[in-house]
Amino acid sequence: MPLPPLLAGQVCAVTGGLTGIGRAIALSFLSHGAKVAVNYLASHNKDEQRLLDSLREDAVAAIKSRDQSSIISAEDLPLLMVPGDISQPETATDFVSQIVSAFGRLDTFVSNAGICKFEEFLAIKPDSFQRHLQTNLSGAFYTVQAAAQQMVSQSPQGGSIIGISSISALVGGAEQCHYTPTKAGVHSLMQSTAAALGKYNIRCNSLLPGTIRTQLNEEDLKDGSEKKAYMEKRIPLGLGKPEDMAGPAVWLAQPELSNYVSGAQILVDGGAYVNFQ
Ligand code: RM4
Repeated sequence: MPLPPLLAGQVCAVTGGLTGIGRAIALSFLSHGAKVAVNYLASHNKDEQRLLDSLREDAVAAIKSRDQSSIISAEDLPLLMVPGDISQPETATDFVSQIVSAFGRLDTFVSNAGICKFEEFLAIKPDSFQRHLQTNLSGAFYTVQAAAQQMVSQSPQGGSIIGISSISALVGGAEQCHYTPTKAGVHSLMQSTAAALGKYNIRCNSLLPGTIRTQLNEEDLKDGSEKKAYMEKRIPLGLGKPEDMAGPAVWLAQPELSNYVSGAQILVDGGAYVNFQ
């Protein structure tokens, strides 16, 4: 028996929502009755159009999964998809402006967009380091700030901001020396914005995914690889999937369920962090 819609009437936004964790969270928010805006990095290739079309189709299925009586169609979805490179500050203000134009307000913002290129530390070039820094941390800062400015300005004032950090905020990754500092930074940003924005009734929290199979680690965890076999053995609940991040995000978005949770770090890792076998 599925849960009833828990986010009816909310306006939610997700960066990097075309694939992976962001997509799963966006679809879950839609299934829970929210209006959803998705930011994505335009690639202008055929894969992008396929992903955009399939997101619409999956959105219809997600909404019907919790409301069988829904007669929603792909043409009239409460779904806004906005291209933009979040490493550019103006993308953040443009995204929030389009959300407000379309839906009138912003209640929950998920800073999810991020990159991770597995690389030997000694060989990482400055432009790769900068890309990780500008996308994962600067992009989080710019978009969280734009979202918070909107949440402060609206009535009723307030909202929920969710930073998708990582287990890598707590542990190292030998081939992720450019990535892990940015994920630690995202968590620290949530701690500080929780302190700064509580007076505006805005809650800021971090979700820390463990090893979730997404496009980020497709190559790193390819079938038959030693790494995949090791991670499957090491993680008590096995490898995660993007949908495993949706429930914790809905919980943090739903004020009746998490209204006194702010500055928290929620590890969603299948038990990996505590298992040192
Ligand atoms: C996470 C963790 C996972 C990896 C992803 C890309 O922080 O290190 O193992 O697959 O990043």
